[in-house]
Amino acid sequence: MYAHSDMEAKWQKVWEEQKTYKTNETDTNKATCYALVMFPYPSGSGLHVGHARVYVGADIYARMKRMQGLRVLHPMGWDAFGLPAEGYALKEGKHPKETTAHNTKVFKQQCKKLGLSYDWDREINTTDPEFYKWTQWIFLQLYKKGLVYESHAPVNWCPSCKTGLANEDLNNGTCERCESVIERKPIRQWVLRITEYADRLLDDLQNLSEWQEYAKEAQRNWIGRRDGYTIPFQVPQANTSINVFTTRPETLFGCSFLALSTENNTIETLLQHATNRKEVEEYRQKAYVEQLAKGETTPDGILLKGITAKHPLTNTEVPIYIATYVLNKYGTGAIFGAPAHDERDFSFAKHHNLPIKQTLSGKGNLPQVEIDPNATLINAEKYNGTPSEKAKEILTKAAGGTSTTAYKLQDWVFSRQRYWGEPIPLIHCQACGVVPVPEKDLPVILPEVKSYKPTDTGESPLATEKEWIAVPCPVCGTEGKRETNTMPQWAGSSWYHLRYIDPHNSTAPISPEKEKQWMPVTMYTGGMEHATRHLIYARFWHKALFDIGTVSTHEPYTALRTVGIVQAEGGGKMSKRSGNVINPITVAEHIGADATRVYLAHMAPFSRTVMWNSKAIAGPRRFLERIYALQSKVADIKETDKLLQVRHQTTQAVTKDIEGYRFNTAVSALMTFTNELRNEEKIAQKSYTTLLKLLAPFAPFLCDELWATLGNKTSIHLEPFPQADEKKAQKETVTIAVQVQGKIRGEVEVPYGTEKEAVLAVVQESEHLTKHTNGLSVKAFVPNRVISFA
Ligand code: ANZ
Ligand code: ZN
Repeated sequence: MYAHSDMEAKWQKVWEEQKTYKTNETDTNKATCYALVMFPYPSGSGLHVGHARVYVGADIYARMKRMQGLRVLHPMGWDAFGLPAEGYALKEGKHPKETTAHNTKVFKQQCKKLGLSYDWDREINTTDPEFYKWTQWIFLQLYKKGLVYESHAPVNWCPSCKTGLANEDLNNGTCERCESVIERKPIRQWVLRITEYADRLLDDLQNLSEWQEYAKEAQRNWIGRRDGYTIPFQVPQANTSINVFTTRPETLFGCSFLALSTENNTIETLLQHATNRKEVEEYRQKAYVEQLAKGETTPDGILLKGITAKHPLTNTEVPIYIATYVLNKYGTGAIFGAPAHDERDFSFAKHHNLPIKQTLSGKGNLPQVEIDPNATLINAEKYNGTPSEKAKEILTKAAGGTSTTAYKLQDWVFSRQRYWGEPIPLIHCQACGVVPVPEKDLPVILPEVKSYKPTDTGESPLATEKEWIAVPCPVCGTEGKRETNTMPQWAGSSWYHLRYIDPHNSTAPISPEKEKQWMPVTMYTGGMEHATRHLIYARFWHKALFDIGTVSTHEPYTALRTVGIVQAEGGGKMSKRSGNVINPITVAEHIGADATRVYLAHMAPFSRTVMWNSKAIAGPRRFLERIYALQSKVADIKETDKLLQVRHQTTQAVTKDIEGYRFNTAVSALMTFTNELRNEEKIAQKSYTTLLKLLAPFAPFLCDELWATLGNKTSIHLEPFPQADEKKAQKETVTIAVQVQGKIRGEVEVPYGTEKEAVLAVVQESEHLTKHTNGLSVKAFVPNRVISFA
């Protein structure tokens, strides 16, 4: 048994002193690899096992790239502003500055303990004025580009966090942080015009070929672009008209009601003429919350009495409702209901006893929701018999409508009425209006305050800091007032990847030369939960920065890899309350950081959800023990032909697997190689050193130790990564058919003689195949021929 504690502590110190992982900035002719991980919010509980799984994976990749001779940038920092950090400080009764400083220290120590090869000279912290100076600078550039506006529209207000929130921050109508039911509150907000970038955010997804498909799909849905038509319905009694958004204007003759969202902009006007105004207003208040919670599924609604809309083609009277299934701000926030042809309209019509009129040919029960391309219009007066596709344009035109595009994406509510965030660098002047803080006066430092508790007033705690607020107007010099709202927690992470490249630049966020050397990020590794929010925000800022010339690429992140969740032992979420939280540092103290890393790498394919298994952690430790023991067999002998082949095979497999983030199968290959070596009396130096070098990204401490024991004076982590000779590695490959419930769904290519488990692993790597095999298990396996699932 080797003693891991002393050994790991020793190497940690050596790497620090020798700056083993310092980014190579001098050999500018060498290719670069920017291996970025999503930086953590430094919570009070330290690194959790999910962090460890992400960071170890990315670290293995970065280490291999470094050994392969690339200039690797692998940095770490802290996303320390925002509600979680402030909430934690409040709970602790300390200032967030204090708790943040303490927590980041703990995190950093833990990262080092896990052997993560970060270049600590580039550590950044979003709460550092030298960092947020540039967050504020970017805000000002967005402001100058007209991408920032002030709004007094009602926003999602969390009564417990006492702040406005973006739609992205909600979870079924509740605050994602504290689960309080959201209220609608009109408060002054700063909003970023992200919708101006909606088309580019959507269209450029198709160039991100190295992103996981699910993340792109999530963004497509979030942006929700839909081509359709706007059709006006006159409301004579109110002397106004309601525009509805539709993708199915051919169903106009089937319209039996209009439905508005609770915040449709015509409601105020309509209500002046409706006879049940009071009742409707009461309804709206609760309906908004209802809608957030239940989405588009309920037929809940209220009739506006005393007014009706006029059908644009038949001139008949159409009742007007407010309905919870109509979303605010999508399309026009108003629809016409065609219950015979739409599920939601159908259940609404049933619920409110409205006519259900079929207007497209076709048999079968209503609602007729399948779109039949051969359908023609019926019950449509002179348009009877018109093919439905043609009818779209014809009826739209006849009804006075136009074609439009609708988006689900909404502008980004960017201000928070909280203390712990970047001050928004704007000044309010009586004479000049809103004036940006001059760039030379940045950063606007977040002041020390007596109380940083949130208020009930819709104002930030900064609003009571009279001295800080008072500032001369940069334009006219009379006394102005600083903006007291702060930025949301997502500001710093929208551009932090740029700052790592040039962290000490005091005249710009990043120098153009360095930006060109390192951007875009080669490989971005992180959590699944960031597929929409963080990644959309960061892409938006990046595109805006591209437009003003700060960056030279359209996209920030070339490739994206997200990690699967680590569930508690026996399944389910790890939680303090259930007492089933695994602390990776405790595990590392027990079995060593190396064995912990190997366990995390080996436990499952990187992107798969997996259960923690406390019995299984002994395996990796035993594996490392064996490698440790093998050193006594190293002798001055010639490598056998067989081992030569295995060495090249392993090199080939490990290299490809790390490249493809298949760390689990890379470890399996290393285990096979180790077993081969154990079968030998004596082993050649070359076999053993190759094993160590291939293993070094996984078990960095032990490998440097054994490398030094062999008499080497420099770190193994700066050695060239072994290179496979394809010819020498050659094994016959075979094609194995993948059969799912009796049907062939595809095939995989593997070396001759590959065992079941390894074939299964290859199948699981394919998104296409797992679509079919999901939830099934292997029923039969014929080596070299077929694997079948049922
Ligand atoms: C009439 C109609 C008839 C519609 C029919 C559908 C079927 P997607 O495809 O999801 O974008 N719609 C429009 N704005 C809406 C809003 N703010 N909230 C909820 N629903 C809204 O949906 C487009 C269709 O969803 C539109 O076409 C509209 O209903 C509804 F047989 O118009 B349709
Ligand atoms: Zn002024």
